[in-house]
Amino acid sequence: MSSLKLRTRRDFGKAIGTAALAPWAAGGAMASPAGTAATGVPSFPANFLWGCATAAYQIEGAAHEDGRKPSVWDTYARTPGKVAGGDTGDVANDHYHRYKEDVALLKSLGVRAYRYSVSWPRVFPEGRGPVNDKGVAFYDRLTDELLAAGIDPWVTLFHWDLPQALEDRWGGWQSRETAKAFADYAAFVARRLSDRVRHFFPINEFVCFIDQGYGTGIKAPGKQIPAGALNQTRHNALLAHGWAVEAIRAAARPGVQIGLAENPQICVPVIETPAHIEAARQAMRELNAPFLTAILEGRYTTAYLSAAGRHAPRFTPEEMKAIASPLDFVGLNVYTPTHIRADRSGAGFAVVPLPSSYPRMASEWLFLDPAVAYWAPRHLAEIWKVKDVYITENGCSSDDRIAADGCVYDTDRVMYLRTHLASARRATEEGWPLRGYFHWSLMDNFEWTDGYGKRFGLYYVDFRTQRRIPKLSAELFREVVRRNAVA
Ligand code: GBH
Repeated sequence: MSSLKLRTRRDFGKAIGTAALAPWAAGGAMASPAGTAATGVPSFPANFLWGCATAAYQIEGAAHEDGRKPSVWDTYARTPGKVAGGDTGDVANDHYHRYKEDVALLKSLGVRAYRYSVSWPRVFPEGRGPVNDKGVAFYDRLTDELLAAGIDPWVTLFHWDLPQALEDRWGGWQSRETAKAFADYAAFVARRLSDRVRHFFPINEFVCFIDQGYGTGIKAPGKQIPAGALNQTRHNALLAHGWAVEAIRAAARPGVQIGLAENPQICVPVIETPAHIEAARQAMRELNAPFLTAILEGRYTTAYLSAAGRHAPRFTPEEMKAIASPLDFVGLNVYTPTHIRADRSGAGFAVVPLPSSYPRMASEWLFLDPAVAYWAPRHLAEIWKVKDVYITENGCSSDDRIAADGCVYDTDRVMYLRTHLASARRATEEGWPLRGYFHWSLMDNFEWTDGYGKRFGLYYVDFRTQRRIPKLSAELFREVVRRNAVA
């Protein structure tokens, strides 16, 4: 056991290179007792998958290099007043050039999986048409580097960076031509990478690029279209998902696994009584009717359609069938809770508003309730009989500071991680089918509308020097992975 500890510590030190060597990493006071199982902390199941997640526009940089053309996020970030501090993803974490160093960070954490996203405009700069070989070559290099480090790549095909050309030509997701182009791009990437990549996510989080991109306009492309058009745009995105699932299966080597990386409202019963739990189940279906429920059931709920009235999307049975193409697993990005109580009137449930004193993390929207990590897999299994669930993102922002000794003591993130993992472990202990956990994020990065002002990483990034510094939470997560138990 002690030799194992020594070895991992040395890797850790090596991986952080010139970064300040944190005292706990150097083998000091914070080392935890070996053989934690003996201390009585129950483990996660054997083979529970530990990973970290990132997304292309948030880390890659190299925005104008090797043939990449702009995405809607390049345009949006350049529009004055849209992103905090006028930040853009032009350089971001310079991951395009530093991917080897970043893979070493993953290795030092001991994770077996890494969820990265492919930049569509790097591969097809115009969104369709001629492929950009130099762009593809980057994902070849990254994938090979990961595999050489013993880390399994899990690849997201769309994490919001729509090629600007498609926004210009078709109004982006407002047209199903974009959905068709997406399926072609997805098939191409699957064909190219599926000899080495065995897990694909077509789309990350529908609400963020549809409702926020075309409804409230607080994310790219920053449009505000009327209700009917918005519902049809939502439907187009679902079609893109369904057509991509079919296209990936047709193009990829046999046996690839395809799943979601969706952020539904995670409905947490206010108290765990049968009535509130039943209400939370109903709410989970109805509040997520436009995306998650439509995909898992192949239909829009009656309540969704009647609430939309004349603004309801138009669709055919064949389209709903494509949207519900069978998936191999369901991944959920798990952050903020929606508290639900039983209610005798109407729908049978009610959303309980958060008191103004409710605790939250550094991002305004990120309220703290570790129960989300328990209810996400349980709802999927109970409502939709899903057999394999992953938490494809979970994490928090924190006002990280480098202390006088060079370390980052993000004790709030440590608390967040510990409590959410304890809740995830409750799920596995009760037999709910949670198979793995990806932390958002490996390192601080471009946090969309918040620019570089909100930090979600296990590694602190000094964006002036590109130095990566392990936070206290990196050491915690590494210990969790090593023990396969909450540490
Ligand atoms: C994830 O979304 C993303 O997948 C990831 O790229 C991102 O970096 C990470 O979370 C952290 O934010 O502005 O008040 O209307 C999480 C779900 C839903 C969180 C939309 C932010 C906007 C709230 N996101 N939400 S608000």
